[in-house]
Amino acid sequence: MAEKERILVIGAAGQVGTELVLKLREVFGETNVIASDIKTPGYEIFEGGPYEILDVLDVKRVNHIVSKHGVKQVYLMAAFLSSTAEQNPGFAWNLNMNGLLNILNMARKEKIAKVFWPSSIAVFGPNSPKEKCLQFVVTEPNTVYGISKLAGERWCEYFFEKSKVDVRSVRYPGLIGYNSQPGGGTTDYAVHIFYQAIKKGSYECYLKADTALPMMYMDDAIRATIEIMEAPSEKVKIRSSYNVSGMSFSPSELAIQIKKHVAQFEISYKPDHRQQYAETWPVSIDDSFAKNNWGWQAEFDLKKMTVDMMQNLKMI
Ligand code: AKB
Repeated sequence: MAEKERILVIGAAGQVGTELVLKLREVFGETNVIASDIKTPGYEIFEGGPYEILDVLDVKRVNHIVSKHGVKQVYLMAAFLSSTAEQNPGFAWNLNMNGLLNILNMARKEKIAKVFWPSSIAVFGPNSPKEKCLQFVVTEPNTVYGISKLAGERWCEYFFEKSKVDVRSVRYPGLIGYNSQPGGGTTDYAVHIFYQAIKKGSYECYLKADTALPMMYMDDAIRATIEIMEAPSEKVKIRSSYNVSGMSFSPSELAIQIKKHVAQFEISYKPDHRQQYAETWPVSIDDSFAKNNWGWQAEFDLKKMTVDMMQNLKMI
């Protein structure tokens, strides 16, 4: 990246957006990273650099903000996740799809030079392989969120092929971090469990004990995001979205690790509607393409992640 390129993060008040803005500002300078969201973010984001209220569906305002700040790169993090999308499929489709198309169209008109858009392991469905799910397999998602992510991947590749739009993407697994709370996802339990363990010493989980899913620690997710954006263009050979893998665990396996830090911790299970979404997703992911093409390597496994979460949450 030309060092002083201006970056716009859309969805900066969300779980990933918050952490992404903090890291991007650290790396590229506070004034070069414009945070934006439809709502006011936490103090650190708001006070730490430029901030704009922005709805990605409002094309006129997106254009205005891009011109006003001379934005060259966009990280589009605004989306409805799996659980909230099922409650409002029409709006989720509109936000997840038209939000992306608005940004891709701006890039096609050369108003912006580079785009990051996250896909998800939710692109996989009941007919996808469960273990070490490969990059190119049957997808067939059956959640609104998964369908929107798969369609988004096809659009990304289409805009790259037809219009040379420099768009880059990874399929996020469930993400776990301590700086911001998730909302509306199926994998959110893996964050809430830490807060409840420290606060109450117990947690009632909405997934079954043995529901293993692909997960990733936020440090790794943010690093994957920035690394793919910083990789030389020719190394980013897949322009739909890359599988990236961190770790895989079930609620009961996570509970065992948490117990090492909170001895009295108890977990109980009361599966709800999210169980059925989780059951359609793979248990683990093969990320050989990301490793071979642009050198991706996760650093956190379940044990290391739990120690880091506990240390940081107890300090907060
Ligand atoms: C969700 O649970 O909806 C997300 C995802 C897997 O993309 N965390």
